[in-house]
Amino acid sequence: MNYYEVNFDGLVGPTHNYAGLSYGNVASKSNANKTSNPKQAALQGLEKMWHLVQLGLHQGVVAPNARPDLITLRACGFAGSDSAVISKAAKAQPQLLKACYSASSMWTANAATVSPSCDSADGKLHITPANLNNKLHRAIEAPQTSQILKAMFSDPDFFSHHEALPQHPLYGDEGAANYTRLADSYGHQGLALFVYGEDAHTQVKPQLFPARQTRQASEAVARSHQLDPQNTLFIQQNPEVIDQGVFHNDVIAIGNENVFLFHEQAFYQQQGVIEQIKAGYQGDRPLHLIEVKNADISVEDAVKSYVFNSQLVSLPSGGMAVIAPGECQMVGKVEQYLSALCQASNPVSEVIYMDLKQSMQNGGGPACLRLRVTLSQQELSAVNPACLLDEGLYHRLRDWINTHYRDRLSEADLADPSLMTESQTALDTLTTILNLGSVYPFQQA
Ligand code: SUG
Repeated sequence: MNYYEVNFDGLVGPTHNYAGLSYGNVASKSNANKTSNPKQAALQGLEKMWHLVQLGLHQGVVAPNARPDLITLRACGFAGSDSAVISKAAKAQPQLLKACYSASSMWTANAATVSPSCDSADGKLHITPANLNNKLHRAIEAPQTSQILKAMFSDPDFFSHHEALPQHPLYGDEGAANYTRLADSYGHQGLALFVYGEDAHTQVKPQLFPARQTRQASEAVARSHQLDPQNTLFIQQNPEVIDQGVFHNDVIAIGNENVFLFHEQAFYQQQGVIEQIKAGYQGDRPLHLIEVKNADISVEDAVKSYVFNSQLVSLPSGGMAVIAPGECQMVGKVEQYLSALCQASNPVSEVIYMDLKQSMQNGGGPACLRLRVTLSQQELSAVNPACLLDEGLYHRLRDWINTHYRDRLSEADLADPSLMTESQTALDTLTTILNLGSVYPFQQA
């Protein structure tokens, strides 16, 4: 049977803004309070999705969370009409209002961890929404994200949905940004790599910035997904690079099928990690472990260019393409490295640069914007077809963005209740386009 990797990209929501909410994420902090352009952000993301369709790949779309999150604002004691809740929060707790207006659900690499059916004991595809408990604006995502994923992957014969892990620091879970699998090809049993920043039972941890993923969370997800311990590795991120702004593993490593590209400082006790990966990989095709030296790309340049946050995709015509952020072209050594990579003897054959500046300014590159889901042909047929991108949907979404989105948004705009109504109107229309039913709290009120 054919298997495919389908990228499900988060559609950037109408309230995309720069609120500086992510301590440890250099771009988020340095662009705090800039004026954003939600329309451009959503169009840039959509163009990336459309480009992958044109490469002959299957591509899915994930609807954004509804913002503002009125449930959280009300839980924090703001009462009255929806407009009154906004106005009161804007005066008394502007930081909370910003968190409740964040469009951060766009980074669907953090939406969930998804294990394909060929890796799990019960032969089902398993989905655990990430609790994202390290940051308030992200910790509020899981309930809506879970509803949306259930409306996309609804058939219980194929898809098994789990609850997010407990909202406790011991179980900090940031989803697929810290998970990759190496396999001969998509439909074969893979070696699951879970990368964590901190283990509650050791003292190895970053000194400055938080480790967002714990080993305990990764182990819990692997257990729920019924993964074979023989084919599962738990690897610690190098705490020193977390302190340099590598807040997720997908900022320092990428894997696809039999290729794993990673920085020489990505992991704690890296040589041992490499040996474990070599021993664990079961494929017949050779495994390409490509370790990028600091002399070729420094950690600083990796964080600046987000080169490791590229997508590495297998092309239907053979070979693999690196879908890289345009920022890589502004760092000479990175651009040179990527072109040399395509000439070297490995499956990588081309680099495609995409302009995702609006998302990049919040620390979200091409790989952050997508959730990878490996599906058999039969499972793909069971996915909500309205969420799979084709030319018709591409045009409908483009018109929808152009109709409903603002082209500038600053902090002061969050206090304006009309932003809430505009956003709800847009998302109400979107649920019809993507055939999601009533997934949003405001639709159920
Ligand atoms: O969680 N930025 C996100 C970026 C997520 C990137 N995802 C992956 N690497 N997979 C984060 O730090 C910034 C929001 C703001 O500051 O307005 C933000 O949440």
